Amino acid sequence: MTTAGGEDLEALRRETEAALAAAADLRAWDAVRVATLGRSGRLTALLKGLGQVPAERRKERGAALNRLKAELEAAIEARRLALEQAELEARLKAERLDVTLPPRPTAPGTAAEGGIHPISRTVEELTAIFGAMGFAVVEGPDIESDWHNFGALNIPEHHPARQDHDTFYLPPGPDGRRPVLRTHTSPVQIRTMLTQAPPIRAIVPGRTYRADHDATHSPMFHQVEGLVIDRAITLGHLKGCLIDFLRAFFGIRDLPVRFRASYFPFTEPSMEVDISWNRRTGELGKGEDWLEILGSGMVHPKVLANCGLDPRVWQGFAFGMGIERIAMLKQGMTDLRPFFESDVRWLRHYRADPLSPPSLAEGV
Ligand code: 2NL
Repeated sequence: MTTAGGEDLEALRRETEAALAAAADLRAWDAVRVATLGRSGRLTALLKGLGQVPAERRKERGAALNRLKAELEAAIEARRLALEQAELEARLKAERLDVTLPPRPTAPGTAAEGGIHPISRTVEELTAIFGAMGFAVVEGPDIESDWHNFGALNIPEHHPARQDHDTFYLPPGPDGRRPVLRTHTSPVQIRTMLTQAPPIRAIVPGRTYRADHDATHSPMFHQVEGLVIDRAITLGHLKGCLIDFLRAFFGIRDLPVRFRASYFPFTEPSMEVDISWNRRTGELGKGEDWLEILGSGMVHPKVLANCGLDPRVWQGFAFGMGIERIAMLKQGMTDLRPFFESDVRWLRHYRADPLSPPSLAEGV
């Protein structure tokens, strides 16, 4: 029954507001919305009935209905916002994560996920150790000019490394010179000295290329070289740095290390670095035998001068090693070729857990 006084409208407002207040979740809220504003809703029915209202009362009645409609729509929307906010807060409370928890360890052989390739893992370990000593990681191009790869490094024109059967050359460029696939990562240190003012502490891990292929040589392999340039750098710094590195990398606190005079065109003096091992058992750190592990030396004055550094002011040391070689020694591998054959059985065996990156705190 409709009246001009609108008691029925007042009742609808009160009842709808009470129902909204009682709606405890969005489902109950939606039921109130449909029962009020839906196709067969109470307010919709009243609006439909406007036609039957006598003409003299219709205008007043219509205005009252429209006011009520706007009020109820606002009340319904406000309740929706309040319920959504409450639901979000409840979810945030229930779903709280402790992001500081350590990851769950995965049992060997059970994880279906991927792993870190031993080359990448070794680079991560080198980076952790040298990073702790203040070295930055530097990268550069794989395709190099003859000058950056050989000339700047004091490698003479007739040197065997420059022969066609040792190095991959590309067709000559517009200047008539043949670019090379870098045979070591040294050209990156050359570029670093040319563009960065000392002091420099850099390690350069990366791919290198030589025309060689057998059980211990791959035409593409990886090297890491290191470079330190500063005032008054001595052989003592070189020795301390490399002894610390080798002991951390192989995880042997008192690993015996031997420095043996050698020759490289880009260092003077030059030294080969050996670690102790047992030839019969292959065990590192104890035994009568020495194993060559890396090359090093004081940066040759000519190389410093080639990079615009005055050798009377700046000195430094440099070193280089094969990443596959040190990875093989650490893991007891005997063959280099599987590194690049993508045999999933080998990869699964030697992969590292991506959730356990190397950390110096636990000893690499
Ligand atoms: C080895 C020996 C070495 C270097 C690399 C180097 C780089 C510059 C200047 C001077 Cl820019 N030296 N690098 C020095 C000594 C040895 O590598 O047996 N690598 C596998």
